[in-house]
Amino acid sequence: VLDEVCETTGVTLKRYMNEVAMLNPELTELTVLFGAIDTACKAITNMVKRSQLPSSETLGYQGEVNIQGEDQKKLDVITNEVLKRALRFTGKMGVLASEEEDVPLDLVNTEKDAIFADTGKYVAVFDPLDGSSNVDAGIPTGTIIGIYDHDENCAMDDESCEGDECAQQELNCLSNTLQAGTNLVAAAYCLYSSSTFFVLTLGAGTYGFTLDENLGEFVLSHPNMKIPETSSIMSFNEANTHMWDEPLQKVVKGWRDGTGKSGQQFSSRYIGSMVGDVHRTLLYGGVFGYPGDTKNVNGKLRLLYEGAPMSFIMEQAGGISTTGTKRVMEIQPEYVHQRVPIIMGSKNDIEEVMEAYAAAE
Ligand code: P6P
Repeated sequence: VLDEVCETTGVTLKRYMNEVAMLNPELTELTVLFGAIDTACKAITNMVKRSQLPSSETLGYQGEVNIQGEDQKKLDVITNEVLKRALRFTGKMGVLASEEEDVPLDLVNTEKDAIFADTGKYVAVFDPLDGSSNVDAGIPTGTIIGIYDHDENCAMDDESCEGDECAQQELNCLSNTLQAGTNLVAAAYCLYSSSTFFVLTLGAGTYGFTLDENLGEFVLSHPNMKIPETSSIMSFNEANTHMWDEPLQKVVKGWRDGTGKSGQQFSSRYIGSMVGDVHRTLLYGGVFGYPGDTKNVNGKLRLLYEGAPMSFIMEQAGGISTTGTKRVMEIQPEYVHQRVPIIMGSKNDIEEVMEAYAAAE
């Protein structure tokens, strides 16, 4: 059904979501959510572009350290607020989790104004500005969002519980964010680069939009994106190669010297900003990875709001996303900021990696 909608071009994101809702009434509330996310991404792209101006109120550090142990930049904090506010005022949010929040926020039971706790239908997990340390250098950054259905059992209303009951309520609420990627209803990223891109999946293909600044709208530019099945581009922080698993070292060596399955000698492209590296991989083909290593056995990327949503987008474009031995979308998170090793991209190249891991078992 979505394909019929996307035959046309010049479709704005708003019109695309309205047509999706007309064809799929059960997704109507989701379109309200993406209307808010659309606006938030436009606000964030403006902030990122202006963040280096001496007059900018988003220049520099916040002076706080977040749950990740990272120095928070003012931009991290303000983009997190922009997204939280945009999502909250849709009235469709039950719970949300962010890289910049220590614990998930329960919006349904703590909303002062009932109107904003309208249905609490969805859970949003997001990284408001992934790669923010790159902004000062003008390197692309991005916003990553995952949307799950919200289970009405989630309640964190401290007034209505005592002692252990509060802990249980908190656990229920946490569990609403702790869903495997296979439960995702939608996933999207905004890429703040030479253009501002908005790429999303609702589970029926991956669709790319480009911000037309004259219109002030995201316009459909990459309908039904499909990643090339094979490629010759690898995208890793190769300074860590010596600490990787043996199977991955073997495959990457083959790509480097042209003795791998495809016989191609690979180029290396890595900007150290996941959204930019994944976007290039989707369009040009290739393999992007942040594998585990002897220093960080689960790598660096977070499962809930980086790994799972980006894997959903990649799979819907015909790619594969694995830890080497497990499909990333099938991993059940145990805690909000859990890390996961990720190797994702062109089908044939990822299969070569999985075969190497299987052979080593
Ligand atoms: P490294 C950015 O800080 C980030 O979280 C991802 O966007 C990116 O893929 C990765 O870390 C880069 O990490 O260790 O290679 O600098």
